[in-house]
Amino acid sequence: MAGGNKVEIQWYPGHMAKTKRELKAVLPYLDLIIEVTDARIPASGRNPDLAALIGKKARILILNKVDLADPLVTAEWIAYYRSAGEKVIPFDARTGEKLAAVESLIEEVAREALPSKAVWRLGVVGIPNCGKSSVLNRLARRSAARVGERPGITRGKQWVKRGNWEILDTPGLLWPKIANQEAAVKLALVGTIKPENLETEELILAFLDWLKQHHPAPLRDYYGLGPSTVEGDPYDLLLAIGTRRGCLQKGGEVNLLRTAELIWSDFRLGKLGPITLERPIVSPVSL
Ligand SMILES: Nc1nc2c(ncn2[C@@H]2O[C@H](COP(=O)(O)OP(=O)(O)O)[C@@H](O)[C@H]2O)c(=O)[nH]1
Ligand SMILES: [Mg+2]
Repeated sequence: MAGGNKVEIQWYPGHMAKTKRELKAVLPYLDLIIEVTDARIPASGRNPDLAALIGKKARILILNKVDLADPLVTAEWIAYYRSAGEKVIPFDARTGEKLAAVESLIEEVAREALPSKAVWRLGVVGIPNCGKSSVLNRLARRSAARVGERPGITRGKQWVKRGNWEILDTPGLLWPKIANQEAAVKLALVGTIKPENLETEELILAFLDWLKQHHPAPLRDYYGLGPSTVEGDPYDLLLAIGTRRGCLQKGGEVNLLRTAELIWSDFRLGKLGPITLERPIVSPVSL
């Protein structure tokens, strides 16, 4: 995905330590962890350190924002994680469709892990902007009052009671694991990392390079580019999209930053169609 372009992104070490401390502090109170990730980055959107932090505690994984992800690739990820023994379920917290399936998975896993309990305490955790608050609001049957576009909007700490569940009101923030340049680009594209930390043009050049190789349809169908442009250099793609969309500055030249911002926003809003940025590595099926 990085496509040879250099993208400088970091998750501040101080922030990471604080996040980890806060999560560690609430873990003893929880019976079941609801890990949320963005279905467009089902691997890069998880932090592998969570397993060590929660130990043997029961956990389910929600692949959220499935409306923005490629349904076939989502199915691949579900199969992949299930075969690894994880309790995983796709979800669209924006519409709340299939909430009942999420609830019955929670119920099943909670009963299996702690059969003698009368009340189970649940906590929602995940990296910034994956939809933790939206999932929490769905589970608690609340309006989406605290849902925000930017990371870090959630404040306060309480329990929300619902049937035989008590849900921690404060989602646990998981720091993203930026393993390499490729992961950094994916995390930034879906909006995990704040835009201030990166050069938008470089990010979008890496995205265009990936799109033309793995998902060229939106370049043709949404941006209306011809085959020779689609196969060309990512920089020329950026210029062509800027020209077609009228992102011009004084003198008639393409405004690269505005064009890149437009493409980024198109992707985040799902205008390019459902796109998943990574696929599971599946060993060939033996016949
Ligand atoms: N399309 C779509 N957007 C979602 C979904 N869940 C959350 N969002 C949006 O993603 C953004 C971040 O959601 P939020 O719940 O605040 O994430 P948090 O930072 O993890 O608590 C908001 O703009 C939500 O409306 C979903 O399933 N589909
Ligand atoms: Mg939140």
